[in-house]
Amino acid sequence: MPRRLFVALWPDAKVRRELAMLQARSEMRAASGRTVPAKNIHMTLRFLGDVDASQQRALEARLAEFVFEPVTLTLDRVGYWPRSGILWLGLRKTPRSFNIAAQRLSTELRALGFRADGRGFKAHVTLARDAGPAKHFVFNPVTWHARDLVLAASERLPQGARYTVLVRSGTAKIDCIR
Ligand code: 3AM
Repeated sequence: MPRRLFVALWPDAKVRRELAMLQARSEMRAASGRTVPAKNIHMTLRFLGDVDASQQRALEARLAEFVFEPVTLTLDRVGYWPRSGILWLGLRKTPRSFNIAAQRLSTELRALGFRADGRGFKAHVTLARDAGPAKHFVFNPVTWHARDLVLAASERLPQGARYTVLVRSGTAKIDCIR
């Protein structure tokens, strides 16, 4: 059975807590919608769609070897996409090294036959879906020392999405160090 896969940055517990605190702000709650559960929060780098078992193995092997240099992301901007009803948190300034890493990832994925959809990459963390726009409010930016790039599987269950991390980047075993 093919699985729905995506590549994402996975926050640590501290960042998850801070993001959940932001979601709990009255200005955010007033935008209603379905709040993304804290355990599900992530930054998607690439949605891959349905992937069969052999493609999944190839992706896991590539991702395990992919070296993602940790990057500090300052999440300081709340935004809203009216067409999709997505309330998100993003960055006023995306570090150059992060854009370069995203491009490198894209090259790796292309080599495996996964092409970008052409819409371009907009770094964001979805905080709520089916939402309205949030009123302007002042908040402390969330500083995220991102280091976990993962391949994850998404399942749509009656109770909501369930995400499973399949592999983290840079975890390929080195059998022999000379
Ligand atoms: O991380 P965000 O919320 O931006 O919306 C889905 C989520 O994105 C997106 O993949 C991420 C992990 O589920 N997604 C789901 N279906 C999609 C599709 N058909 C999609 N993105 C593009 N096309």
